[in-house]
Amino acid sequence: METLRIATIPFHDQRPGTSGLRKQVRIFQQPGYLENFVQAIFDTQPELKGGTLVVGGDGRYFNREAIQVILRIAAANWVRQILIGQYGFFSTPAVSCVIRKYQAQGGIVLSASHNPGGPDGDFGIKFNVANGGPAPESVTEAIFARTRVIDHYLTLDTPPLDLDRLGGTKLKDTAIEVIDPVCDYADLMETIFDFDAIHQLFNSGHFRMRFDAMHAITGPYAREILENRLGAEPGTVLNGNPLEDFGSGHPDPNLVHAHALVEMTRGLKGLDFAAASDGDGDRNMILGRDCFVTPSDSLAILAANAHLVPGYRQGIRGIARSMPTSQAAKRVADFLGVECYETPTGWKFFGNLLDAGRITLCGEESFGTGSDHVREKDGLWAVLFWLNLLAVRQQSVAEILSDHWRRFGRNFYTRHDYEGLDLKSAELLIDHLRRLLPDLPGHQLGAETVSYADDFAYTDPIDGSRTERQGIRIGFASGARIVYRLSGTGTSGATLRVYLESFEPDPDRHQLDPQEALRPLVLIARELAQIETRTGRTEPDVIT
Ligand code: VG1
Ligand code: CO
Repeated sequence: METLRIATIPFHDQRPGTSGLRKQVRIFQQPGYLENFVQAIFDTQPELKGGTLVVGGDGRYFNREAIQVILRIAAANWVRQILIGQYGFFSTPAVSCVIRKYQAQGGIVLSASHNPGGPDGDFGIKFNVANGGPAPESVTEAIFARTRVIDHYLTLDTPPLDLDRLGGTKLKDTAIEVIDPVCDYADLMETIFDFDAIHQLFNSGHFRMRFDAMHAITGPYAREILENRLGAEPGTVLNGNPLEDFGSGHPDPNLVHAHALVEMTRGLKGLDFAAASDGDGDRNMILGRDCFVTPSDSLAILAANAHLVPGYRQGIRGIARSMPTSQAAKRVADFLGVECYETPTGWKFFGNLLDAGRITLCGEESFGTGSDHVREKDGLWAVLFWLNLLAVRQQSVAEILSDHWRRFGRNFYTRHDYEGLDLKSAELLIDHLRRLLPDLPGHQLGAETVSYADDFAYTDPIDGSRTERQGIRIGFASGARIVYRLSGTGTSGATLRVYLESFEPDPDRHQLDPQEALRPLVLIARELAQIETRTGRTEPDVIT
């Protein structure tokens, strides 16, 4: 079988963002676009030659075609073995699990996560390194630099491989193994959580739950784990068949896009527990009856209760939260006497801390929670963690939540997203804020006094690498915060994210609606950034 050397010209827009290279499907369909990026991975990651690579995606439109392209290029670049999920499926945390279990040199995940799919939707490609986690910036920058000068890629002239049948075959000298994408991951979950306790909870006759897979990748995982292994009633998993366009939905598990599920938790007959995950299975939303657990609180609660779960019985070593995530986890870390690190947005910044054993749990306000069991955030893991807590504590989600606030105080939290903004105006808005920073400390804004104001920068405590301009932080003497940053996962225009947080020690005020509690801060944030005059928007598009 002859290796073909195909001449190509560079595309200049292949810099990975917060989580991989994410573009509209039609951009990826341009001849050479995917090929260049994939060849750039092999050109810059020599350990893949003669190594093992894991490949799979969230099943969205273009997943299968992309996998065939990747298999040929990988074989032409002398990869020794490729583990690929049946049907081309793998959730992001499952890729991380499989890389680690089989000691692969890396993995390629095909997904645009929570972005909509289909011919007019988005597609994405992400390279994960040997620890199972997203490539750090040094690697993504090297790949990007390579894409700017690339002039050829290597491939084979072979028909598509059958991805639907389990088993092994050869492509040139490369061993191709089509494996069950679910079982290794499900086995790992069994080693962490008390499956017997959860099984009993499901069969106690007084517990009703639903999991919404949003027609994305977690359907097969949730069916196997919740229904087959844990004995939840059939039908517990909703929208469990992965569809190429996610049933025309938006696979983002939040109060807006998972609205139907939220409705099922309302009122006296509402579900006891409900959860949802995103396109590639790394996000989670946790709901109880008439109750929503904000992801920042979820991280803090998992940390405070980790000792109740078999996998973390010995206690946790530390916590990390992305900068915009609320400071609730910090309060728990202080109580436990462990470190709480503050990192830039994106899971790649947790990898070094996890590898070095500095942290056990980490999370982001954007519905991402995880631990040192893999190197990605993990949607179903978070759901199982909550189920394990509910089984052990024999309390409702709402009770666990108010209990936590009584112990630690409540960090009211909300994120306001302004989507589809003109890129230039959004950048000017951030520039405007940057210029205000030096004069803000000591200043009075509404009833709040600014105690610090900066553009967040991070020095990795393990390898000393420096990451700058990660978001505008304004901290107040009361403990309240406003954070502004532009999204790095969008594929058109700009999205401005405004993160708002205030601290409330008084239990009598803990049941307030966060939008009400944070109203004064919202007004300060809008005025300071001149959101209306600069973007023409009076209200955000999405509030979470
Ligand atoms: C968003 C979230 C961030 C998350 C990233 C990837 O990034 O804010 O916390 O890590 O998505 O999540 P941004 O740059 O748009 O704010 V996923 O589920 O797409 O892998
Ligand atoms: Co995701």
